[in-house]
Amino acid sequence: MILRNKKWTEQEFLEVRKEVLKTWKTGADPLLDLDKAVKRLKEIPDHKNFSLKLIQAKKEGRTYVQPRAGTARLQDHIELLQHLEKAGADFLPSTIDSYTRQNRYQEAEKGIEESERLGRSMLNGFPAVNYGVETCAKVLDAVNVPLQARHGTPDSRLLAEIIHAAGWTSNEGGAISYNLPYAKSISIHDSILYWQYCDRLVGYYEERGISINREPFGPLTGTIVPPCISNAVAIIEALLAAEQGVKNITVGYGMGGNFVQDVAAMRALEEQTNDYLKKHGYHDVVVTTVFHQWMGGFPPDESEAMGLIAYSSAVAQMSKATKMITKTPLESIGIPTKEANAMGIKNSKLVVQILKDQNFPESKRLTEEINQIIKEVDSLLYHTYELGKGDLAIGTVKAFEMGIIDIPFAPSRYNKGQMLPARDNEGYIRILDFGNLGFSEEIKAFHREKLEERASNEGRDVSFQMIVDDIYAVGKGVLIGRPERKENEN
Ligand code: 8ZB
Repeated sequence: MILRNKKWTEQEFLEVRKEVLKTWKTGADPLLDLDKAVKRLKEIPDHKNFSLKLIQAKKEGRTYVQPRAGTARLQDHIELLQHLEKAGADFLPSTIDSYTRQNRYQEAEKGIEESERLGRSMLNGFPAVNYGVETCAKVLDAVNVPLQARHGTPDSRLLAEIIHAAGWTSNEGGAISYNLPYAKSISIHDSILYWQYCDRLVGYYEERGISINREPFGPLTGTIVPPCISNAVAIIEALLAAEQGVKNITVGYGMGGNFVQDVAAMRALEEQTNDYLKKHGYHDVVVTTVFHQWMGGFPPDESEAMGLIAYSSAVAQMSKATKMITKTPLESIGIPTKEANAMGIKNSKLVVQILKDQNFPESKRLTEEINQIIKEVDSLLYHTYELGKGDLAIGTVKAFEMGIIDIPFAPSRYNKGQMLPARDNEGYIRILDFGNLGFSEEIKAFHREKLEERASNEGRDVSFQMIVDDIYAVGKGVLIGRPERKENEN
């Protein structure tokens, strides 16, 4: 396939599909016959359809709750999901293990065998590709809410085939958001083609009256990501998905920590995603939002972690997110037990329930912040389209090559990695080093001024040390990494 932002013809899709299904033995399953898959998906009841339930949540103005969870053994995985459903999860995930994310199915197979032999999970998630359609269908049949694959897979083509054929009605990820934060040497050219395939598969189902949700991964590296960067990426992935026929998209954002900026970012994200979709001719796409509870380092103390979870939930509800991805009191330790996972869900649900009828007050600060983010995203997208001479796929490859869009702390060599963020004096995430970001002088001056304000308040220069201090701050129980004051100061 030649890279461009153009809907694949059905014939192009089916040609590539033959190759995709050959990449692991479970791809040969007769249940992957598209007519059979369509039939299975049509039999999924409405309350287990991700898109329909999101639309319902949006109508009710409620913030629904979804955890992360995945384990190697089928029966354990089912029990885990049932436990979380009982705790109040409105949507369920299956977090996929890291071997599968890297298409290392041979090693995932060994992981399953080891897990069975030892009687506990030796993988960090559910290896859906190795299990295949029938087993994945059993997982869905064992629960009463919609099910989504959550992973971090640059090439999730076979995974997408298997989970959708099994009746899972949402897939998380995108060409940028599941590549640059997760992989070192996969080109954006390739990952756009992989995700066009996943989106075209959804388009194929949509054409047959089956709605499947797609969710770009909003938080990216989860480490002081400026809202304009994550929003620009979410909007690009939404546009690329819509071109392939996706009709139900959930754009996401990872909590930054400043209440006003987080609400502003969510408002800007929803508004601007809708605007860009309409502007480019996609009139029948339903956009919902997802707020990720704090994605950076967590305090090790479990009670403190619960405090951060509750605060995250308040921000999610006040920003009117359609759903929220929860954390657990064991976040700083590793993969949570099902009990800890349930605690995160219950804590979060209580907070959104209490705040249900309250709205974040309009204010000058909020409006200014929304407008600032919108202006920055417009600037990044303007340059991206220009670079692609109107083609978003080509423009995206070039924009990252040049650092016009730049994700902080991403491991990929296809990301410039020159831009550096830091917090201002009130904890808003700003930009300290612009690298080659597609910003006007006016935007740059705004960021410089905000960081100078903090520097003078702290009696130090704007410097790299601020960034380091900010990265560790929340884990230590504060938002802004201030220098420690000496004994005789107060
Ligand atoms: C980028 C997402 C990171 C978050 C959680 C991590 C972290 C990863 C699993 C999981 C429950 C799993 N995570 N794998 N949570 N079960 N198998 O994703 O703890 O919070």
